[in-house]
Amino acid sequence: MRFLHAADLHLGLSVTRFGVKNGEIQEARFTSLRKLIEASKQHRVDSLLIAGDLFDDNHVDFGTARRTLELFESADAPVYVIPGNHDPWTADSVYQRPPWSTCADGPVRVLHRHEPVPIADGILYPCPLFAKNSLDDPARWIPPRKPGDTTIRIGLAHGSFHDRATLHPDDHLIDRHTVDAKGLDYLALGHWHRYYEAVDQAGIVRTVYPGAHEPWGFHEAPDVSVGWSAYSNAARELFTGDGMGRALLVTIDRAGAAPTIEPINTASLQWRDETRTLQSRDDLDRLINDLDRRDDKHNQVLRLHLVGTLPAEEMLRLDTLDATRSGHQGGILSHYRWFELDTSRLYAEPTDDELHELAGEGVVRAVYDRLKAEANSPDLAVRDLAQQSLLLLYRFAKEARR
Ligand SMILES: [Mn+2]
Repeated sequence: MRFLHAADLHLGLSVTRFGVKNGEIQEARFTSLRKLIEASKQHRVDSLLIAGDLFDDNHVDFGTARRTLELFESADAPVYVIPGNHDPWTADSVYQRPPWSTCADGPVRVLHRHEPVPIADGILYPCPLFAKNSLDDPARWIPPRKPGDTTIRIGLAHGSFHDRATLHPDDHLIDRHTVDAKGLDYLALGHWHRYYEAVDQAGIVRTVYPGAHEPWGFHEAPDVSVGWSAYSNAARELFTGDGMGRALLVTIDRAGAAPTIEPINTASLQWRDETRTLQSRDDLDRLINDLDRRDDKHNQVLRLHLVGTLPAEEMLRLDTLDATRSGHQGGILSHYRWFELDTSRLYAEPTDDELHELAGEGVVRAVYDRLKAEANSPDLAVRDLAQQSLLLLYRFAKEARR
């Protein structure tokens, strides 16, 4: 048996932070879905398992719902979807309206009952969600394996794997012994936005979250809002993603055999939040070179923070990165999908007059006079340190005045 396991696609996710680029960034989730379906064809899987939160909300528009269904229908294998906490099986569920309400007998099926489904040479136990929050264990209904049963048994569920105390009790907690208690060969989970795996009693990985199929904001700076928040109030790091976008290619030879789990990269965009320190013309040269030479700029979402000091005339060369700084168009960063250039902590190297004026009187002035003297020292090491310290002093004095 070979299947593709994906979860938390959150199609229809509304993106609000990126101005005219919102639509393009939103579209990336569909680009990645196409990659996922291509991968399923290339690897000739028996089925695609979508472990919940296919849609970000039950109120996604008809166009989003139809595009998604049509893409899945273009796969060469049956697709099994369970409703998650973002798209639960409720009266107003996206799956109870056209076009999804009319696909019950087709190759794309929404599994909304506690009923085993035969797939390839095994049995699938779907664990749909019926509400945003619930105290129930979604996988509890799965019957234990009967003695002598040699069917490959797969669980498909959405919720939080109950392996830590920080989870909230209404976050669809799934017993961490499910695989052993139910005799499952593999438990395909969704809900957490980063890859996560757990072993069974024998030390074999059988419980896995693939994470989202498309990365989720600036994983290095999770506090920067991208216009989305989890319904779940559980441990937040589980929902910030790890910068990757994955589906899992899972192969199981027979009941009891260890599953082979291969991550498939389905990501379209790369999100980066980077800080670079500039102290010299060379540093700036290196930065410009690096940003110019990166591959696949069009798929990078970049927040770039520049910190440090540069000779005043070098500051003008930042226009090479972003020409809008001087009222023009273009620049290297304009080739990126989206960028933000933060220079609020980058200062032009001060002239003697500026330093003198900022130092004012008192303690700062005393430090300034001492550093000025040392900056003329014949000892190179002392001189270097004094010059660096003067720039720091300048930065602190300037920041203190804001
Ligand atoms: Mn979820």
